Amino acid sequence: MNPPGRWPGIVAAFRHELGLLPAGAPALSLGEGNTPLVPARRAGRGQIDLHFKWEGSNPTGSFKDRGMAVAVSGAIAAGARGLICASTGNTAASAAAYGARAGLPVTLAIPAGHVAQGKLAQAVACGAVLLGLDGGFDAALAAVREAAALRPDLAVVNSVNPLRLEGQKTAAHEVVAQLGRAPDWLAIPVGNAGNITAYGRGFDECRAAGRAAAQPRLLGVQAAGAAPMVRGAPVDAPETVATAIRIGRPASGDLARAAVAASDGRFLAVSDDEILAAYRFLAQEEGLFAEPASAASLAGLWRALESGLVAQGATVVAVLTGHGLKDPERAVTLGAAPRPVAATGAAVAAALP
Ligand code: AN7
Repeated sequence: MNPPGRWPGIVAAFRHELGLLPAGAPALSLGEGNTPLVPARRAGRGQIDLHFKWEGSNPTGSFKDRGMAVAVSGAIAAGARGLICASTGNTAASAAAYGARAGLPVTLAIPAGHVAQGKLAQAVACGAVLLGLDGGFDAALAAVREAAALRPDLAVVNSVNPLRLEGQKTAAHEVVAQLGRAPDWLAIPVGNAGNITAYGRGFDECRAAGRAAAQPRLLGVQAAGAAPMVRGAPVDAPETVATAIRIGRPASGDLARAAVAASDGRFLAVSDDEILAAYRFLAQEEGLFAEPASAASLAGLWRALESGLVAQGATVVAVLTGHGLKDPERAVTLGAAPRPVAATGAAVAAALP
């Protein structure tokens, strides 16, 4: 890996690992990847060696930038005239930014009324055209795939685009390099099931290259109201506070099931209350302000610790997929609004805890 200060972005840093990217494709980058692996302070409960892969530090605040850099580089090489995707928000924010960088128009199909404000703000600010569709993410993705068949000049940058998963697998390569080995477990939130598939592939490559002795067990965590991978069947009206993973028909469900089985991993579901407890804990006990969907990974890990699935002493990486600023309306519920105080030393001193 390149030394800090000279990080060239995902395409340039990993070009030889990105088998599906055409050789002549440019290395479009906003500086994505090379994100920190932050040791937990208390979240491991003194029972495990826990680290967080902090993907909120990517340029648009989520892991989506890894795959978007590769997908948009590929779209440029293919001569695409624009980008289109369906999204619960983070893919939209990322597509808007990388499309702006590439000089390509971006159209985003989002589930009307169910995208967090920060993500909407990013997409609007970067000049994308937003379409609000009825029926949730699953219907929006189906509509985008049909529309794209009628418009071959546009590149679909959802994770059904294989370049997206190629880019996202680089996070697994980074984890192995940062830890000096593969962890025993990787805990990760699951929505459309692309990212867990990508990590599985990346860890496999590390093992094949002799950089890791074993494949980590994958712990895929879903919200109880949107848990098709746990149920083994699609969910028609998914519902959860973690709007990023409010998905009932995961496009990469079959690939993810195979990756989890190959790693001797598990899918499990956690309640919205557990997600919000982990969300608060991460911000207030670890100083890691991640969005609710990201906190699902910690909530699921706690469950797995309590059930004995994850053993004492294990080395675990939990992926924090997106930044807390993505969902400001949820964030302000974690604490009190500013209390009016006179601008005098005495008044401030009197207000101190
Ligand atoms: C913060 O942006 O699906 O299982 O359209 O934003 O690979 O889908 C986002 C997903 C986890 C789940 N954490 O990853 C989208 C979208 C955050 C996310 C996931 C998402 P996948």
